[in-house]
Amino acid sequence: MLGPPFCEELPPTQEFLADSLPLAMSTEPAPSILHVDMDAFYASVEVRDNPSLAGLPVCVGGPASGRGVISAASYEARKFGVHSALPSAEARRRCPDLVLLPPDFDKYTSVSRQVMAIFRRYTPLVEPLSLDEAFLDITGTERLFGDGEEVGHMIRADILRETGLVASVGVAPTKFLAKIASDLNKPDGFCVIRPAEIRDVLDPLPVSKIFGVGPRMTQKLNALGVQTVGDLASLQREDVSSRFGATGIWIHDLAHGIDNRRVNPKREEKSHGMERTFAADLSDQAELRQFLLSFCEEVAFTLRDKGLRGRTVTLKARFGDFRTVTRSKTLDYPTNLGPRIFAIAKELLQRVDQQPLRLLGVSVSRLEDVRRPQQQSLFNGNPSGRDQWMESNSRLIRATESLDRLRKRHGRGIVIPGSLVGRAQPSRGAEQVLEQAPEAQPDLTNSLLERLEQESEGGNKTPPSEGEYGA
Ligand code: DCP
Ligand code: MG
Repeated sequence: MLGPPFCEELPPTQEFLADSLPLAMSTEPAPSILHVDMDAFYASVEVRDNPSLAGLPVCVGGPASGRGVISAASYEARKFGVHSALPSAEARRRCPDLVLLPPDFDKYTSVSRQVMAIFRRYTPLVEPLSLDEAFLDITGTERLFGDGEEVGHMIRADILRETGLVASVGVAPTKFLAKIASDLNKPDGFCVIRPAEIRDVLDPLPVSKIFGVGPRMTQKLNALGVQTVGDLASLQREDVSSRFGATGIWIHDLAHGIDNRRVNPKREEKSHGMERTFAADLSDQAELRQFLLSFCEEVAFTLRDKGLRGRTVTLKARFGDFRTVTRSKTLDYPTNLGPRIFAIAKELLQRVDQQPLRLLGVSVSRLEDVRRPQQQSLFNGNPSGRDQWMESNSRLIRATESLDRLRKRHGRGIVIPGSLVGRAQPSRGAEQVLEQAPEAQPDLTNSLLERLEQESEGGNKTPPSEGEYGA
Protein backbone atom coordinates (compact mmCIF):
# COMPACT_ATOMS: atom_id res chain seq x y z
CA MET A 1 0.00 0.00 0.00
CA LEU A 2 1.17 3.48 -0.79
CA GLY A 3 1.39 6.01 1.96
CA PRO A 4 -0.57 9.27 2.07
CA PRO A 5 0.06 11.80 -0.71
CA PHE A 6 3.33 13.49 0.06
CA CYS A 7 1.97 17.04 -0.18
CA GLU A 8 0.69 16.45 3.32
CA GLU A 9 4.29 16.04 4.37
CA LEU A 10 5.50 19.30 2.89
CA PRO A 11 6.36 22.08 5.31
CA PRO A 12 4.04 25.09 4.99
CA THR A 13 6.58 27.14 3.01
CA GLN A 14 6.35 24.68 0.15
CA GLU A 15 2.60 24.45 0.02
CA PHE A 16 2.50 26.61 -3.10
CA LEU A 17 4.33 23.83 -4.87
CA ALA A 18 1.51 21.39 -4.37
CA ASP A 19 -0.14 22.79 -7.52
CA SER A 20 2.74 21.53 -9.58
CA LEU A 21 2.96 18.14 -7.94
CA PRO A 22 1.06 15.78 -10.20
CA LEU A 23 1.80 12.80 -8.01
CA ALA A 24 0.73 14.55 -4.87
CA MET A 25 -2.57 15.73 -6.23
CA SER A 26 -3.45 12.77 -8.37
CA THR A 27 -5.83 10.05 -7.31
CA GLU A 28 -3.93 7.71 -9.65
CA PRO A 29 -1.60 5.28 -7.92
CA ALA A 30 2.00 6.51 -8.00
CA PRO A 31 3.83 4.93 -10.93
CA SER A 32 6.19 2.14 -10.07
CA ILE A 33 9.58 2.91 -11.51
CA LEU A 34 12.43 0.54 -10.83
CA HIS A 35 16.11 1.34 -11.18
CA VAL A 36 18.30 -1.74 -11.29
CA ASP A 37 22.08 -1.40 -11.10
CA MET A 38 24.55 -4.28 -10.90
CA ASP A 39 27.03 -4.12 -8.03
CA ALA A 40 30.69 -3.48 -8.96
CA PHE A 41 29.74 -4.85 -12.36
CA TYR A 42 32.99 -5.67 -14.23
CA ALA A 43 34.76 -6.69 -11.02
CA SER A 44 31.86 -8.93 -9.92
CA VAL A 45 31.84 -10.73 -13.28
CA GLU A 46 35.57 -11.45 -12.88
CA VAL A 47 35.13 -12.72 -9.31
CA ARG A 48 32.21 -14.89 -10.40
CA ASP A 49 34.43 -16.49 -13.05
CA ASN A 50 37.32 -16.98 -10.65
CA PRO A 51 35.84 -17.72 -7.23
CA SER A 52 39.30 -17.83 -5.62
CA LEU A 53 39.17 -14.02 -5.85
CA ALA A 54 36.07 -13.78 -3.64
CA GLY A 55 36.61 -11.48 -0.67
CA LEU A 56 39.78 -9.96 -2.17
CA PRO A 57 40.20 -6.35 -3.30
CA VAL A 58 39.64 -6.86 -7.04
CA CYS A 59 39.67 -4.20 -9.73
CA VAL A 60 39.23 -4.16 -13.48
CA GLY A 61 41.22 -1.48 -15.24
CA GLY A 62 44.27 -0.41 -17.19
CA PRO A 63 47.78 -1.36 -16.07
CA ALA A 64 49.24 0.33 -12.98
CA SER A 65 52.58 0.64 -14.75
CA GLY A 66 51.21 3.17 -17.23
CA ARG A 67 48.42 5.68 -17.16
CA GLY A 68 45.69 3.09 -16.80
CA VAL A 69 42.63 3.93 -14.76
CA ILE A 70 40.29 1.80 -12.69
CA SER A 71 37.02 0.88 -14.42
CA ALA A 72 35.42 -1.08 -11.60
CA ALA A 73 36.37 -1.79 -7.99
CA SER A 74 34.98 -4.55 -5.78
CA TYR A 75 33.53 -3.36 -2.50
CA GLU A 76 36.53 -4.90 -0.72
CA ALA A 77 38.81 -2.67 -2.82
CA ARG A 78 36.66 0.39 -2.06
CA LYS A 79 37.56 0.05 1.64
CA PHE A 80 41.06 1.16 0.59
CA GLY A 81 39.73 4.25 -1.14
CA VAL A 82 39.92 2.66 -4.59
CA HIS A 83 37.15 3.59 -7.01
CA SER A 84 36.30 3.95 -10.72
CA ALA A 85 38.31 6.56 -12.64
CA LEU A 86 41.17 6.50 -10.10
CA PRO A 87 44.57 6.07 -11.80
CA SER A 88 45.57 2.42 -11.41
CA ALA A 89 49.00 3.43 -10.09
CA GLU A 90 47.33 5.36 -7.26
CA ALA A 91 44.99 2.42 -6.62
CA ARG A 92 48.02 0.15 -6.24
CA ARG A 93 49.58 2.63 -3.77
CA ARG A 94 46.41 2.71 -1.71
CA CYS A 95 46.02 -1.04 -1.80
CA PRO A 96 49.30 -2.91 -2.45
CA ASP A 97 47.48 -6.28 -2.53
CA LEU A 98 45.05 -5.12 -5.18
CA VAL A 99 44.17 -7.76 -7.78
CA LEU A 100 44.11 -5.73 -10.99
CA LEU A 101 42.58 -7.45 -14.03
CA PRO A 102 42.31 -6.31 -17.66
CA PRO A 103 38.76 -5.77 -18.95
CA ASP A 104 36.92 -8.38 -21.01
CA PHE A 105 34.24 -6.33 -22.75
CA ASP A 106 32.81 -9.27 -24.69
CA LYS A 107 31.99 -10.97 -21.41
CA TYR A 108 30.41 -7.86 -19.85
CA THR A 109 28.33 -7.23 -22.97
CA SER A 110 27.02 -10.76 -22.96
CA VAL A 111 26.07 -10.59 -19.24
CA SER A 112 24.43 -7.24 -19.93
CA ARG A 113 22.25 -8.81 -22.64
CA GLN A 114 21.20 -11.54 -20.18
CA VAL A 115 20.25 -9.00 -17.53
CA MET A 116 18.32 -6.76 -19.95
CA ALA A 117 16.40 -9.83 -21.18
CA ILE A 118 15.36 -10.57 -17.59
CA PHE A 119 14.01 -6.99 -17.25
CA ARG A 120 11.96 -7.38 -20.43
CA ARG A 121 10.14 -10.40 -18.98
CA TYR A 122 8.40 -8.04 -16.60
CA THR A 123 7.72 -5.00 -18.79
CA PRO A 124 8.44 -3.75 -22.29
CA LEU A 125 9.23 -0.35 -20.78
CA VAL A 126 12.95 -0.87 -20.16
CA GLU A 127 15.36 2.03 -20.64
CA PRO A 128 18.98 0.86 -20.45
CA LEU A 129 21.35 3.57 -19.19
CA SER A 130 24.56 1.62 -19.56
CA LEU A 131 25.65 -2.00 -19.67
CA ASP A 132 24.71 -2.58 -16.04
CA GLU A 133 21.75 -0.36 -15.24
CA ALA A 134 18.26 0.39 -16.48
CA PHE A 135 14.99 2.01 -15.57
CA LEU A 136 11.83 -0.09 -15.74
CA ASP A 137 8.27 1.14 -15.60
CA ILE A 138 5.96 -1.56 -14.30
CA THR A 139 2.89 0.66 -13.94
CA GLY A 140 -0.13 -1.32 -15.06
CA THR A 141 1.51 -4.73 -14.85
CA GLU A 142 0.72 -5.17 -11.16
CA ARG A 143 -2.00 -7.75 -11.77
CA LEU A 144 0.45 -9.92 -13.67
CA PHE A 145 3.49 -9.80 -11.42
CA GLY A 146 2.65 -7.80 -8.30
CA ASP A 147 3.68 -4.30 -7.25
CA GLY A 148 7.07 -2.64 -7.68
CA GLU A 149 8.44 -4.12 -4.50
CA GLU A 150 7.48 -7.66 -5.50
CA VAL A 151 8.82 -7.26 -9.04
CA GLY A 152 12.05 -5.80 -7.67
CA HIS A 153 12.59 -8.89 -5.51
CA MET A 154 11.79 -11.24 -8.39
CA ILE A 155 14.22 -9.48 -10.71
CA ARG A 156 17.02 -9.60 -8.15
CA ALA A 157 16.39 -13.31 -7.63
CA ASP A 158 16.32 -14.01 -11.40
CA ILE A 159 19.60 -12.14 -11.91
CA LEU A 160 21.31 -14.00 -9.08
CA ARG A 161 20.05 -17.39 -10.21
CA GLU A 162 20.77 -16.92 -13.91
CA THR A 163 23.99 -14.90 -13.86
CA GLY A 164 25.40 -15.53 -10.38
CA LEU A 165 25.61 -11.74 -9.87
CA VAL A 166 24.08 -9.32 -7.41
CA ALA A 167 22.04 -6.26 -8.39
CA SER A 168 20.76 -3.39 -6.28
CA VAL A 169 17.20 -2.24 -6.87
CA GLY A 170 15.36 0.99 -6.12
CA VAL A 171 11.58 1.36 -6.43
CA ALA A 172 9.91 4.77 -6.40
CA PRO A 173 7.31 6.95 -8.11
CA THR A 174 9.89 8.69 -10.35
CA LYS A 175 13.12 7.95 -12.19
CA PHE A 176 15.18 10.29 -10.05
CA LEU A 177 13.92 8.77 -6.81
CA ALA A 178 14.30 5.20 -8.09
CA LYS A 179 17.95 5.91 -8.92
CA ILE A 180 18.52 7.47 -5.51
CA ALA A 181 16.84 4.41 -3.95
CA SER A 182 19.00 1.82 -5.74
CA ASP A 183 22.10 3.62 -4.51
CA LEU A 184 21.00 3.96 -0.87
CA ASN A 185 21.90 0.50 0.42
CA LYS A 186 24.46 -0.67 -2.13
CA PRO A 187 25.81 -3.34 -2.43
CA ASP A 188 23.06 -5.97 -2.40
CA GLY A 189 20.68 -3.11 -1.80
CA PHE A 190 16.92 -2.98 -1.97
CA CYS A 191 14.98 0.16 -1.20
CA VAL A 192 11.43 1.33 -1.81
CA ILE A 193 10.66 5.04 -1.50
CA ARG A 194 6.95 5.59 -0.99
CA PRO A 195 5.42 9.01 -1.61
CA ALA A 196 5.08 9.69 2.12
CA GLU A 197 8.78 9.01 2.64
CA ILE A 198 10.19 11.26 -0.07
CA ARG A 199 11.06 14.22 2.14
CA ASP A 200 12.65 12.05 4.83
CA VAL A 201 14.84 10.32 2.26
CA LEU A 202 15.79 13.38 0.22
CA ASP A 203 16.35 16.03 2.89
CA PRO A 204 19.61 14.71 4.41
CA LEU A 205 21.29 13.80 1.10
CA PRO A 206 24.18 15.97 -0.10
CA VAL A 207 23.00 18.28 -2.86
CA SER A 208 25.51 16.67 -5.25
CA LYS A 209 23.22 13.62 -5.36
CA ILE A 210 20.81 15.59 -7.53
CA PHE A 211 21.01 14.60 -11.17
CA GLY A 212 22.55 17.54 -13.01
CA VAL A 213 24.42 18.98 -10.03
CA GLY A 214 28.09 18.50 -10.85
CA PRO A 215 31.14 19.58 -8.86
CA ARG A 216 30.97 23.21 -10.07
CA MET A 217 27.32 23.68 -9.24
CA THR A 218 27.85 21.93 -5.90
CA GLN A 219 30.49 24.54 -5.10
CA LYS A 220 28.17 27.38 -6.07
CA LEU A 221 25.31 25.94 -4.03
CA ASN A 222 27.59 25.32 -1.03
CA ALA A 223 28.68 28.96 -1.24
CA LEU A 224 25.01 29.91 -0.87
CA GLY A 225 24.79 27.76 2.26
CA VAL A 226 23.06 24.91 0.44
CA GLN A 227 24.63 21.64 1.57
CA THR A 228 21.74 19.19 1.44
CA VAL A 229 18.80 18.46 -0.83
CA GLY A 230 16.59 19.69 2.01
CA ASP A 231 18.44 23.03 1.99
CA LEU A 232 17.81 23.37 -1.74
CA ALA A 233 14.14 22.41 -1.39
CA SER A 234 13.63 25.12 1.20
CA LEU A 235 14.81 27.89 -1.16
CA GLN A 236 12.22 29.84 -3.12
CA ARG A 237 11.86 28.44 -6.62
CA GLU A 238 12.15 31.97 -8.11
CA ASP A 239 15.47 32.55 -6.31
CA VAL A 240 16.95 29.32 -7.63
CA SER A 241 15.63 30.03 -11.11
CA SER A 242 17.01 33.60 -11.18
CA ARG A 243 20.47 32.32 -10.21
CA PHE A 244 20.65 29.15 -12.29
CA GLY A 245 18.00 29.59 -15.01
CA ALA A 246 16.28 26.49 -16.39
CA THR A 247 18.76 24.24 -14.59
CA GLY A 248 17.72 25.92 -11.35
CA ILE A 249 14.07 25.02 -11.91
CA TRP A 250 15.02 21.47 -12.82
CA ILE A 251 17.13 20.86 -9.71
CA HIS A 252 14.61 22.60 -7.46
CA ASP A 253 11.89 20.30 -8.81
CA LEU A 254 14.07 17.25 -8.21
CA ALA A 255 14.76 18.44 -4.67
CA HIS A 256 10.98 18.26 -4.21
CA GLY A 257 10.78 14.79 -5.73
CA ILE A 258 9.21 16.16 -8.93
CA ASP A 259 10.42 14.42 -12.06
CA ASN A 260 8.03 13.98 -14.95
CA ARG A 261 10.41 12.07 -17.17
CA ARG A 262 8.91 8.86 -18.49
CA VAL A 263 10.81 5.63 -18.91
CA ASN A 264 11.71 5.67 -22.58
CA PRO A 265 12.47 2.25 -24.04
CA LYS A 266 13.45 3.78 -27.38
CA ARG A 267 15.95 6.25 -26.03
CA GLU A 268 18.08 6.99 -29.01
CA GLU A 269 21.78 6.75 -28.77
CA LYS A 270 23.17 10.11 -29.80
CA SER A 271 26.67 9.01 -30.66
CA HIS A 272 29.09 6.18 -30.33
CA GLY A 273 32.83 6.57 -29.86
CA MET A 274 36.05 5.27 -28.43
CA GLU A 275 39.02 7.04 -26.91
CA ARG A 276 42.24 6.13 -25.18
CA THR A 277 44.77 7.84 -22.98
CA PHE A 278 48.26 6.82 -24.03
CA ALA A 279 50.82 5.54 -21.54
CA ALA A 280 53.19 8.26 -22.82
CA ASP A 281 52.35 11.22 -25.02
CA LEU A 282 52.43 10.13 -28.63
CA SER A 283 53.68 12.32 -31.48
CA ASP A 284 54.43 9.88 -34.28
CA GLN A 285 51.72 10.60 -36.85
CA ALA A 286 51.94 7.13 -38.39
CA GLU A 287 51.41 5.52 -35.00
CA LEU A 288 48.54 7.86 -34.21
CA ARG A 289 46.91 6.95 -37.51
CA GLN A 290 47.26 3.27 -36.68
CA PHE A 291 45.49 3.73 -33.38
CA LEU A 292 42.86 5.81 -35.09
CA LEU A 293 42.24 3.03 -37.57
CA SER A 294 41.65 0.50 -34.80
CA PHE A 295 39.27 2.88 -33.03
CA CYS A 296 37.34 3.50 -36.26
CA GLU A 297 37.04 -0.24 -36.89
CA GLU A 298 35.84 -0.82 -33.34
CA VAL A 299 33.31 2.03 -33.44
CA ALA A 300 32.05 0.91 -36.85
CA PHE A 301 31.65 -2.67 -35.65
CA THR A 302 29.59 -1.53 -32.67
CA LEU A 303 27.41 0.61 -34.91
CA ARG A 304 26.77 -2.36 -37.21
CA ASP A 305 26.10 -4.57 -34.21
CA LYS A 306 23.47 -2.11 -33.00
CA GLY A 307 21.93 -1.64 -36.43
CA LEU A 308 23.03 1.99 -36.60
CA ARG A 309 24.98 4.23 -38.94
CA GLY A 310 25.97 7.86 -38.60
CA ARG A 311 26.93 10.94 -40.57
CA THR A 312 29.15 13.07 -38.36
CA VAL A 313 32.66 11.93 -37.49
CA THR A 314 34.34 13.73 -34.59
CA LEU A 315 37.98 13.46 -33.64
CA LYS A 316 39.04 14.32 -30.10
CA ALA A 317 42.64 15.07 -29.20
CA ARG A 318 44.14 15.99 -25.84
CA PHE A 319 47.63 17.42 -25.69
CA GLY A 320 50.21 16.85 -22.98
CA ASP A 321 49.06 20.03 -21.19
CA PHE A 322 45.46 18.68 -21.11
CA ARG A 323 44.28 21.18 -23.74
CA THR A 324 41.55 19.31 -25.58
CA VAL A 325 40.28 19.98 -29.10
CA THR A 326 37.63 18.35 -31.28
CA ARG A 327 37.28 18.42 -35.07
CA SER A 328 34.17 17.23 -36.89
CA LYS A 329 33.05 16.54 -40.40
CA THR A 330 29.61 15.58 -41.62
CA LEU A 331 29.30 13.13 -44.49
CA ASP A 332 26.77 13.30 -47.30
CA TYR A 333 25.63 9.78 -46.48
CA PRO A 334 25.53 7.86 -43.21
CA THR A 335 28.00 5.04 -42.77
CA ASN A 336 28.97 2.25 -40.42
CA LEU A 337 32.06 1.11 -42.31
CA GLY A 338 35.41 1.45 -40.54
CA PRO A 339 37.44 2.51 -43.59
CA ARG A 340 34.94 5.27 -44.41
CA ILE A 341 35.06 6.60 -40.87
CA PHE A 342 38.83 6.28 -40.84
CA ALA A 343 39.19 8.23 -44.09
CA ILE A 344 37.49 11.20 -42.45
CA ALA A 345 39.15 10.78 -39.05
CA LYS A 346 42.57 10.77 -40.71
CA GLU A 347 41.73 14.04 -42.45
CA LEU A 348 40.59 15.53 -39.14
CA LEU A 349 43.80 14.40 -37.43
CA GLN A 350 45.78 16.43 -39.96
CA ARG A 351 43.83 19.51 -38.87
CA VAL A 352 45.08 19.15 -35.27
CA ASP A 353 48.35 20.75 -34.10
CA GLN A 354 51.09 18.20 -34.55
CA GLN A 355 52.11 18.20 -30.91
CA PRO A 356 52.41 15.09 -28.73
CA LEU A 357 48.99 13.72 -27.79
CA ARG A 358 47.98 12.37 -24.44
CA LEU A 359 44.60 11.14 -25.64
CA LEU A 360 43.03 10.36 -28.97
CA GLY A 361 39.43 9.45 -29.71
CA VAL A 362 36.88 9.20 -32.46
CA SER A 363 33.11 9.20 -32.38
CA VAL A 364 30.26 9.03 -34.86
CA SER A 365 27.06 10.97 -34.28
CA ARG A 366 23.83 11.92 -36.13
CA LEU A 367 22.98 8.27 -35.86
CA GLU A 368 20.07 6.59 -37.56
CA ASP A 369 18.63 3.13 -37.92
CA VAL A 370 20.14 1.21 -40.84
CA ARG A 371 16.64 0.30 -41.99
CA ARG A 372 15.80 3.92 -42.66
CA PRO A 373 15.44 4.36 -46.43
CA GLN A 374 17.99 6.60 -48.14
CA GLN A 375 16.80 9.69 -49.95
CA GLN A 376 17.49 9.34 -53.65
CA SER A 377 17.86 13.13 -53.79
CA LEU A 378 21.14 12.73 -51.94
CA PHE A 379 22.51 11.20 -55.11
CA ASN A 380 22.15 14.49 -56.98
CA GLY A 381 18.98 13.44 -58.74
CA ASN A 382 20.72 10.52 -60.38
CA PRO A 383 18.54 7.48 -59.60
CA SER A 384 21.25 5.03 -60.62
CA GLY A 385 23.79 6.83 -58.43
CA ARG A 386 22.99 4.72 -55.43
CA ASP A 387 23.30 1.47 -57.38
CA GLN A 388 26.64 2.56 -58.81
CA TRP A 389 27.75 3.50 -55.37
CA MET A 390 26.67 0.13 -53.95
CA GLU A 391 28.50 -1.65 -56.76
CA SER A 392 31.73 0.28 -56.18
CA ASN A 393 31.53 -0.60 -52.50
CA SER A 394 30.62 -4.22 -52.80
CA ARG A 395 34.16 -5.46 -52.13
CA LEU A 396 34.41 -3.35 -49.02
CA ILE A 397 31.04 -4.56 -47.81
CA ARG A 398 31.88 -8.21 -48.46
CA ALA A 399 35.23 -7.88 -46.68
CA THR A 400 33.54 -6.18 -43.74
CA GLU A 401 30.96 -8.92 -43.50
CA SER A 402 33.73 -11.54 -43.41
CA LEU A 403 35.49 -9.66 -40.63
CA ASP A 404 32.28 -9.33 -38.66
CA ARG A 405 31.77 -13.08 -38.86
CA LEU A 406 35.28 -13.56 -37.43
CA ARG A 407 34.64 -11.02 -34.70
CA LYS A 408 31.36 -12.63 -33.72
CA ARG A 409 32.91 -16.09 -33.64
CA HIS A 410 36.20 -15.28 -31.88
CA GLY A 411 35.61 -11.97 -30.12
CA ARG A 412 36.26 -8.42 -31.24
CA GLY A 413 39.96 -8.58 -30.39
CA ILE A 414 40.58 -11.12 -33.15
CA VAL A 415 40.48 -8.32 -35.68
CA ILE A 416 42.93 -5.46 -35.47
CA PRO A 417 44.48 -3.42 -38.25
CA GLY A 418 47.32 -5.24 -39.96
CA SER A 419 49.71 -2.42 -39.20
CA LEU A 420 49.31 -3.02 -35.47
CA VAL A 421 50.05 -6.71 -35.74
CA GLY A 422 53.47 -8.13 -35.01
CA ARG A 423 54.46 -5.50 -32.47
CA ALA A 424 55.48 -7.84 -29.66
CA GLN A 425 54.81 -5.22 -27.02
CA PRO A 426 53.08 -1.96 -27.63
CA SER A 427 55.72 0.68 -27.02
CA ARG A 428 52.99 2.90 -25.67
CA GLY A 429 49.44 2.70 -24.45
CA ALA A 430 46.12 2.41 -26.23
CA GLU A 431 45.85 -0.34 -23.71
CA GLN A 432 42.59 -1.94 -24.57
CA VAL A 433 43.09 -2.29 -28.28
CA LEU A 434 46.55 -3.73 -28.04
CA GLU A 435 45.92 -5.88 -25.01
CA GLN A 436 43.15 -7.58 -26.87
CA ALA A 437 45.34 -8.35 -29.85
CA PRO A 438 46.01 -12.08 -29.97
CA GLU A 439 49.64 -13.16 -30.24
CA ALA A 440 49.21 -14.50 -33.75
CA GLN A 441 46.59 -13.04 -36.03
CA PRO A 442 45.12 -15.32 -38.66
CA ASP A 443 46.51 -14.52 -42.10
CA LEU A 444 43.00 -14.11 -43.41
CA THR A 445 42.32 -11.32 -40.96
CA ASN A 446 45.46 -9.49 -41.96
CA SER A 447 44.92 -9.72 -45.64
CA LEU A 448 41.33 -8.58 -45.30
CA LEU A 449 42.40 -5.70 -43.15
CA GLU A 450 45.13 -4.69 -45.52
CA ARG A 451 42.55 -4.65 -48.26
CA LEU A 452 40.27 -2.54 -46.11
CA GLU A 453 43.08 -0.10 -45.41
CA GLN A 454 43.80 0.18 -49.13
CA GLU A 455 40.12 0.67 -49.83
CA SER A 456 39.99 3.45 -47.31
CA GLU A 457 42.70 5.32 -49.18
CA GLY A 458 40.26 5.74 -52.06
CA GLY A 459 37.39 6.46 -49.74
CA ASN A 460 37.29 10.20 -50.31
CA LYS A 461 37.03 10.09 -54.05
CA THR A 462 33.48 8.77 -54.05
CA PRO A 463 30.49 9.54 -51.85
CA PRO A 464 31.62 8.63 -48.36
CA SER A 465 29.14 5.92 -47.50
CA GLU A 466 27.10 3.24 -49.11
CA GLY A 467 24.55 3.98 -46.46
CA GLU A 468 22.69 0.69 -46.68
CA TYR A 469 25.11 -1.72 -45.09
CA GLY A 470 23.70 -3.85 -42.32
CA ALA A 471 20.10 -3.29 -43.33
N1 DCP B 1 32.79 1.98 -15.64
C1 DCP B 1 33.97 2.41 -16.24
N2 DCP B 1 34.51 3.61 -15.91
C2 DCP B 1 33.92 4.41 -14.99
C3 DCP B 1 32.73 4.00 -14.37
C4 DCP B 1 32.19 2.75 -14.72
O1 DCP B 1 34.51 1.69 -17.08
N3 DCP B 1 34.48 5.59 -14.67
C5 DCP B 1 32.27 0.64 -15.98
C6 DCP B 1 32.77 -0.39 -14.99
C7 DCP B 1 31.61 -0.60 -14.06
C8 DCP B 1 30.43 -0.40 -14.97
O2 DCP B 1 30.85 0.61 -15.90
O3 DCP B 1 31.63 -1.91 -13.48
C9 DCP B 1 29.18 0.04 -14.27
O4 DCP B 1 29.37 1.29 -13.64
P1 DCP B 1 28.73 1.65 -12.26
O5 DCP B 1 28.83 3.11 -12.09
O6 DCP B 1 27.37 1.01 -12.14
O7 DCP B 1 29.72 1.02 -11.19
P2 DCP B 1 29.82 -0.46 -10.67
O8 DCP B 1 28.76 -1.35 -11.21
O9 DCP B 1 31.22 -0.94 -10.90
O10 DCP B 1 29.65 -0.28 -9.12
P3 DCP B 1 28.31 0.06 -8.30
O11 DCP B 1 27.19 0.18 -9.28
O12 DCP B 1 28.15 -1.10 -7.36
O13 DCP B 1 28.62 1.33 -7.58
MG1 MG C 1 26.72 -0.74 -11.18
